[in-house]
Amino acid sequence: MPKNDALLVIDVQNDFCEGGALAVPGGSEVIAPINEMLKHSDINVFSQDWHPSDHSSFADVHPNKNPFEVVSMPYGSQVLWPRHCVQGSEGAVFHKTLNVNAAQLVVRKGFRTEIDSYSAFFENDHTTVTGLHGYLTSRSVKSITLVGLALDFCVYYTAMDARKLGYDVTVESHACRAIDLDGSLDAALTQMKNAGVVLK
Ligand code: VGL
Ligand code: ZN
Repeated sequence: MPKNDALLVIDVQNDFCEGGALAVPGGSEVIAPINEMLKHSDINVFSQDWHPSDHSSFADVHPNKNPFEVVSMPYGSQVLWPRHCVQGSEGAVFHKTLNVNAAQLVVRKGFRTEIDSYSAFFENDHTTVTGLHGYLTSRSVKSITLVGLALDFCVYYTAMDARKLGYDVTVESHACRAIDLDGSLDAALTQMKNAGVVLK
């Protein structure tokens, strides 16, 4: 990987792996290829989904709503999820076989009750920043390689924001797995291709 490339490892946490609250099919299969890529990468950033227990993306905080229903929030439409990645819970911990020692920065996201954050750059209002762009800019990063979970949500939103911010973006899809809700995977792949994301 070139010196100014950063490897962004998205949300490889227990709740997104087999047995977790929002398990992504085959989620833990991303870990071996990610650990291998980390050996050859100089700049490594992990993201961690990190919700308060009354987070507005949880279906059970809304009366008469079920997981995977879509609701309208002040910042736009929002999928309601089973409660997952609650701050300090076992489900929010990185999977134990992931080489977390390689992380140089951990970006936590989704920590505000009233707004979700799929992207590691901006919350779902597409305006509130996480600080990741500032960090990468100060380390002279120009290109980003994305891996992790889920390909059609947090990886996808991170890839699109990275393109908008001017980074070259590669998604290593063999080191990603998708939720695939109502065609979300196909839609995400199409949008990423159209935005100039390199899909490998
Ligand atoms: C994610 C749904 C809700 C993800 C996070 O990491 O893709 N998806 N929270
Ligand atoms: Zn979440």
